[in-house]
Amino acid sequence: MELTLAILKPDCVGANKIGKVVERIEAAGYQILSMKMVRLTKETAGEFYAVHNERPFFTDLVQFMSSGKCVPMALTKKNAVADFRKLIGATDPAEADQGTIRRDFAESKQNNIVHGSDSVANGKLEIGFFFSEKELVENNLA
Ligand code: FUP
Repeated sequence: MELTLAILKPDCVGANKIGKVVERIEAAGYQILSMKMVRLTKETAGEFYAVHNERPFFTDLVQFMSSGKCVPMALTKKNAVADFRKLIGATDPAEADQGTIRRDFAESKQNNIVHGSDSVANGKLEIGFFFSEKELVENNLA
């Protein structure tokens, strides 16, 4: 099964929308392998988004991501990465398709509710940023 990292961002957590967004994610067929609540420092937020550190929006993005708690989630499903990008919609909620999570819950390009990994390789790296191997054991009901 493919893995992807989701992060419910501080706007999601602050507006008490964790349940609503998780409901969409589970309804789309994802299994939550692990999840936790964390408050990122500016340093860790900057490290997570290091690929954007030359971009004009970087300082504001780091400020936003460290402004309140986040809920990172390791998700699994067939075709998890691409399907999750479709489920959340475009970065800017105004450009996101109808019925996507960002279209329905986000307020701006920066405050866009949720992160989703953009490739299988990045999914693995990003999950490793937040979770240890021990936290990623399969959920065996037997
Ligand atoms: P996405 O993959 O949809 O999360 O978007 P990007 O990787 O392009 O951007 C990462 C984050 O930077 C976005 F979630 C929000 C923020 N961002 C801005 O604040 N302004 C921009 O113009 C582009 C991105």
